Amino acid sequence: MGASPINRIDDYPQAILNKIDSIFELGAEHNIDFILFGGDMFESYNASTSVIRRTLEWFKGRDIPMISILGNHDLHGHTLNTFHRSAVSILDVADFVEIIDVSEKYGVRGLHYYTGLEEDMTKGNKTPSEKMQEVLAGDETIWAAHAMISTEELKFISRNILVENIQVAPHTKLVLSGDYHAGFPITKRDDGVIFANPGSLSRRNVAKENLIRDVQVALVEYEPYDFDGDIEIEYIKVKAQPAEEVFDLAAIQDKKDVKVGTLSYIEKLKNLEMSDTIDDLESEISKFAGEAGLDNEILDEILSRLYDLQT
Ligand SMILES: [Mn+2]
Repeated sequence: MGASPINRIDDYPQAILNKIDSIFELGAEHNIDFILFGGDMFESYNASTSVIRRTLEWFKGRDIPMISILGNHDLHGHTLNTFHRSAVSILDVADFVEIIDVSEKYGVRGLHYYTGLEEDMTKGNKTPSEKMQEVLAGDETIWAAHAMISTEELKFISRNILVENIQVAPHTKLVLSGDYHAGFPITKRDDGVIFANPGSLSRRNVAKENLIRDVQVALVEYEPYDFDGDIEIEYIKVKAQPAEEVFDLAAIQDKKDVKVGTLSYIEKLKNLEMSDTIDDLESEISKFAGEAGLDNEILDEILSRLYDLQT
């Protein structure tokens, strides 16, 4: 959350508040015990005081406990030991949201973002880190991971991993992931482990997926540490305005006309070797754009799309 993104014509912070209201209403309706956030609650670890204040106002007096994991946007330099400097840590210390490593009460393991998390979650790649070995030795029923997990390959995102390649602990029944804004359908593997990501609550840009997808949450019913019982999960739509009411689609059409001129440039881009990190990719593209004489506004648009894809 934070400033209104380009192309949004509604009151973006108000739209988020409406969604939060709607989630708590759904929570009460379904008599839930707690709410789990998938990380990246704020756009930046360094969110402004006014944004933090507003969030505290929104959460104040809510009677459903909230727990969360940490996303890449929550951490300065993607480093966990900078947590105390992050905006979300204020919510944690004030007991508005509890950041969890393990919640014994709910049987949930939190896998906060760190560089290399996805590789660490992958089967048979290499010996998992010490931290991951500890996670794999745990017996929590649910994993909540801020990791770039998907069911289909995301070819521009180097840290993307597929559901089928993820190693879980013997008693893990469900892996919930954040990070990939588009989300993916509830997916049960042959070994019975379920993977789900309902998608982000915010729609910051006009990527195609944001024009068609539902804003939704996952409702999960289970017994913590019940190794033999079933776990049930479904996605439930959150009340949200339709895309045509939150995005300036006419302005987007104007932009599209301009973008036709960039198609040949994009063709060239396809031949670029994709680098390991988004920073390298950005500098490669910027360099390339300079050589191709690309308009700065279009370059910014491309970079912001990449950024949104990545996070
Ligand atoms: Mn993220």
